[in-house]
Amino acid sequence: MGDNLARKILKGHLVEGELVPGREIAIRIDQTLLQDATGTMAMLEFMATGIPRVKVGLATQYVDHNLLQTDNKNADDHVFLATAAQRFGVYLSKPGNGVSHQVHLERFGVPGTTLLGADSHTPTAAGMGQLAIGAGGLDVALAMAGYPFYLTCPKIWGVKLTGRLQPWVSGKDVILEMLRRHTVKGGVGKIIEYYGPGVATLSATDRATIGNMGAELGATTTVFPSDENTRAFLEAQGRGEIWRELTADPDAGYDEYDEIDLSQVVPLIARPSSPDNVVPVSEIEGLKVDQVIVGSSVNSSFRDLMTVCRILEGRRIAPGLAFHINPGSRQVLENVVAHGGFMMLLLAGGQVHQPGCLGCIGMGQAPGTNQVSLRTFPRNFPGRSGTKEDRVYLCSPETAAAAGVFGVVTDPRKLSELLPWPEVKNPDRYLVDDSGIQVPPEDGRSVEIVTGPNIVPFPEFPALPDQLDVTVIIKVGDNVSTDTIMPAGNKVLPFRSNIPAISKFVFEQADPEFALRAAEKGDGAVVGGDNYGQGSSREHAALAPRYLGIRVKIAKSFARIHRSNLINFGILPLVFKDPADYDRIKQGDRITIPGVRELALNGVTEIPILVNGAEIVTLLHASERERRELVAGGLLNSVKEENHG
Ligand code: MIC
Repeated sequence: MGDNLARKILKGHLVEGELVPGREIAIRIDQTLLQDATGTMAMLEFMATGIPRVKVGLATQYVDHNLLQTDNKNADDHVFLATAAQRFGVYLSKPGNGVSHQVHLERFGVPGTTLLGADSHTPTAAGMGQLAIGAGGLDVALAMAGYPFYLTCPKIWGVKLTGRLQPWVSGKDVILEMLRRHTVKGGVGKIIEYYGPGVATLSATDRATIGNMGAELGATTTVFPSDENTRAFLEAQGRGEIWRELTADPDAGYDEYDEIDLSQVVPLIARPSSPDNVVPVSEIEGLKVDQVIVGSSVNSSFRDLMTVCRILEGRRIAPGLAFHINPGSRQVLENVVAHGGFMMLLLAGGQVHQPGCLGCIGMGQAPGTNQVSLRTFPRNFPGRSGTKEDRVYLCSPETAAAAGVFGVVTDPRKLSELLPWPEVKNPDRYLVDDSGIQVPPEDGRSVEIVTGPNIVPFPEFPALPDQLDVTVIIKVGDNVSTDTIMPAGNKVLPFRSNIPAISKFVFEQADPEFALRAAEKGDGAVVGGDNYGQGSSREHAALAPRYLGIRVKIAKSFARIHRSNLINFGILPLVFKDPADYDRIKQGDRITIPGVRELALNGVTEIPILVNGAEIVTLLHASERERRELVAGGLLNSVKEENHG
């Protein structure tokens, strides 16, 4: 049997281990991606390695999350990142140049290579046949320093695409269909590989949309072949020379299978407050909409925005509705302007924002209390918008535009009563403008790194003691996202480079007393349900609880990136052997783990814990390398130990 594409790329990059699902492997990383919200900490971590210049083929740093400069903090962070990028040989995409995912696709991604990014939506680069994985900042910092990336070898899940999307249906509906079928846990431990005749009918940017939101399925990443559409996109970017064809062997097999007939996909929408709460748009038609936002992390390409422009051309946004556009990049905006789209939006009454993440991470555009907000974003976890009781729906640009026209949720196919389907294609040749990219000097040694008062040194953590005695500080349910653990948004995000300050916000929306209680109790534990820590890559969701004294998290299961982040900062991720034992622990219980250091070091999987004196068996699924890190008190400690013999 031949190789599928994911396996081929993994094989070509394998530096340790065997490609057997479930085993730990290490792969060589060709490119890295940082954004500002995770990047300040990652850059500090890179500096802690003492490596003078990045050792990866290409390192990029984007400034896209924190664009509001309401005081010194973000401005300080931006100068720090700009100077550190110059010093260490990193390409910087300046504030206003766009969202990392869109810009990377346009200017840097290379088919068949590996990309490791400190953002869970890094797999957007699937749009051009790249194997792009989201990870915590420390993992990316180490890849920048030339270390391989360790991961659990995933299963490869082949999803065969047949047919062709109907008018008014687009890539977003395909990934919403995947979420409808498989839920936010459906992709855990898997790479999703799309293949089959339907692939050729999807543009590079539609594929990017599908890749982006593979993160919402919990997948390790998503891959698409690199074919004529990939070539056309690269040529339109003036980068045709880097194209190469990549596809699965004709007799390739997969560990798991699914099939989607694209012609049967209908417009879909995810209801509040989970990306898998998906129903056909037609099912909730007529719901009054207060706000629409198109763009940001996903669906912010030329095709997506220009489709909206064409639908709104010569019409007015429905009264009482706010219609926002967040272009994915400066390039997208310039091309929309050049094609007359900007005027169409303005005359329709739309509000056009600077390219960047903005409302997607709660940096502005929060809806009013009880308002219905339709967004083309990838996530709608509770409170993520910045409004506690929010009602955020996720949909395609076509569905968003239909709501703009009618003021209520409307199946976009109804638009055909007003206008013919404006089948927008990406340009054959983009207007390309790299003025927002700072190229690092050949030798950055003389560049002074500017660290303003918002850049606080990285905290030190002690090694794992022989025995842990902890108090359960909080118990939460299934699918708790990192947005609940460590919120983002305008109040919190500016503290991403200041762990003592940001730790005050841990679990803030779920339990405002959490931080105080944790600090008061000393060593603590968190108990969670299934898929604990789903969502973003933000390592602050591990780092800040660790700073507050959390030493162990016990859950029914963990999301991939969060589990790695916990280990990176020395927090034990224990899994209930019998999930029913979840019911035997409550907030305030005392937990003792005798001999934990020995057990971790000796490769023991079953770790008995005493809850108020009664035994519960938990499991530590961790490789030898991960166990060394846990015992050392975290990955940086263990790297330092290795470097000092
Ligand atoms: C997200 O979409 O949740 C974010 C904000 O992009 C995060 C990164 C972060 O929290 O900085 C992600 O997806 O990893």
